[in-house]
Amino acid sequence: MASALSRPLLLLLVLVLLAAAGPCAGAGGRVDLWPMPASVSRGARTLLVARDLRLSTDGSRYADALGVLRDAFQRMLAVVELDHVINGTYYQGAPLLAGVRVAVTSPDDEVVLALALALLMLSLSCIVLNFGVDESYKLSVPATGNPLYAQIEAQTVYGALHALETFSQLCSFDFNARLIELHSAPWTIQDAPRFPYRGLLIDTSRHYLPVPVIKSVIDSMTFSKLNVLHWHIVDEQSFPLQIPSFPKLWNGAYSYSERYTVDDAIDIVQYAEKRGVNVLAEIDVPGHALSWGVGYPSLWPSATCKEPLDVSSDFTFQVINGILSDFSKIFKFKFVHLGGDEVNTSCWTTTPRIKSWLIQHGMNESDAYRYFVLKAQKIAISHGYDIINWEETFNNFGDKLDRRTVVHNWLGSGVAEKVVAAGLRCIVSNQDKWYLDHLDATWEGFYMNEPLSNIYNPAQQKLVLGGEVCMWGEHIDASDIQQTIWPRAAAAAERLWTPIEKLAKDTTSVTARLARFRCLLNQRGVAAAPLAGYGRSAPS
Ligand code: CP6
Repeated sequence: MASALSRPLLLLLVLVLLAAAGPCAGAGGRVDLWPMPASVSRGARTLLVARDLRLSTDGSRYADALGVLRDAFQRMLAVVELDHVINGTYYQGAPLLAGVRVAVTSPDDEVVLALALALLMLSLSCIVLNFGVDESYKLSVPATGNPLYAQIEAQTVYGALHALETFSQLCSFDFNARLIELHSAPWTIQDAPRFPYRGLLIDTSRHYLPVPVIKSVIDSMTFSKLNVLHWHIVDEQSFPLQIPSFPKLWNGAYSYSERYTVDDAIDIVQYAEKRGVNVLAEIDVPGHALSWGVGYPSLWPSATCKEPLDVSSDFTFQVINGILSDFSKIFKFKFVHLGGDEVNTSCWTTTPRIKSWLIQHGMNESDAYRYFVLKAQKIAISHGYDIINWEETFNNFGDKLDRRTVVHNWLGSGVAEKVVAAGLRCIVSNQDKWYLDHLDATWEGFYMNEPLSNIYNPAQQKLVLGGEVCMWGEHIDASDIQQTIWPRAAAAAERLWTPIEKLAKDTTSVTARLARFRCLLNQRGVAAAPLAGYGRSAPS
């Protein structure tokens, strides 16, 4: 058959095949890492990765009592090997990389517990996953030595997890040689995140997301070093989570099966924690809470006017207290999100009972909104949390918010500078750039959104904890959530990780590298969309 084809045609075919194979293959001149590390140097030698690549923890003070590192190493091997059916046969000419040696300077729970009550309580806060944990690492892959070991140094195991992710992106499967190769050795990579808060919001109220889907989202977050899963658990449409203190709340679930038990939630939190991802739980009050009243109708102002939650009733705050008490046993992140956005208070004045309560207490509608938010904040603080609230709370009564409040921007740009000027902390999620449910938003727009724009004072810059991309659930479900998140969330992830001096000033220079990362996501089973997908019309 081939002989029937003319030579130019054959050449064209070969070129087309090469072009199609292009994005996944690491190209010569490019450092194919996503997000780009803070500092990278490399050489020109190709190493072969041993089939039985070993994990060594010689020189580590961290005992890995919970197997966080051991399991992460196995996951890393699985994505590097990608379960190809082909068995590698080993070529003996190139240096063989025999293992990865990991040295973590902070000990883990078990060791610390042994020393507890002694001198080292301070270091405890450095090793339990939470906000501000040290995520830095150094990864070196030498090109000579026998045996040859890659070396990871990190303050905490969470830095070591990031290093293993970076290491996995250095490895590639060579189908010609049937070998796993590591090109451009020796490597020296020094890395640390630019922002401590790098989030992704999922919404399980508008569409229920099965537990395995949430876990796969968590897995995919680790590939671009995102570290906060903001779980917008409940909203007006459904209340899927079991709350033991008020067991009828999940009567507001869509169905008996579209629910999370407390054990499911604990399972998700532990799954995330093992992967260096914090879970930020949200209850959005007093608006966006209609589903609470399915089980407890007295939370509604009236049977015909169901939002916001009844501000005049003690029961409302007993329920909030019960939820946050139950949360404190499940969600160990320093913060809880209390919502506070899009509150339409008209039901409070059209319901005679509540209207007379307002008059009695000398409050107008906006006073009552403030009263509600501040009262909920106090309850959260009593359970040991710092609070995050959507920006309307700041826009309406920023000077009254508890000083521990982190203001979560969403309405547009320009709020962060006001928040930090007022001395409060801020998370950036402006909807014009970082809302994944806006299908017309391009990855370039995600990439170019700068959280510190117009903030020049270094003390104020530090108050911007980071940012978060939002996958609101009205129009997605388990079938298309991953392709709607990726690769656009990865573009934001690099903005949040990589030092600003190292970020590309325009997106054309990162397109090929992101295309390769997107391909890597596909290889790992994440249904990331093509770069030319969301935000553009279909390719012709
Ligand atoms: N749900 C909740 C939402 C949104 C917000 N809060 C939202 C608003 C506008 C857009 C997208 C999402 N669906 N509880 C705002 C924070 Cl465009």
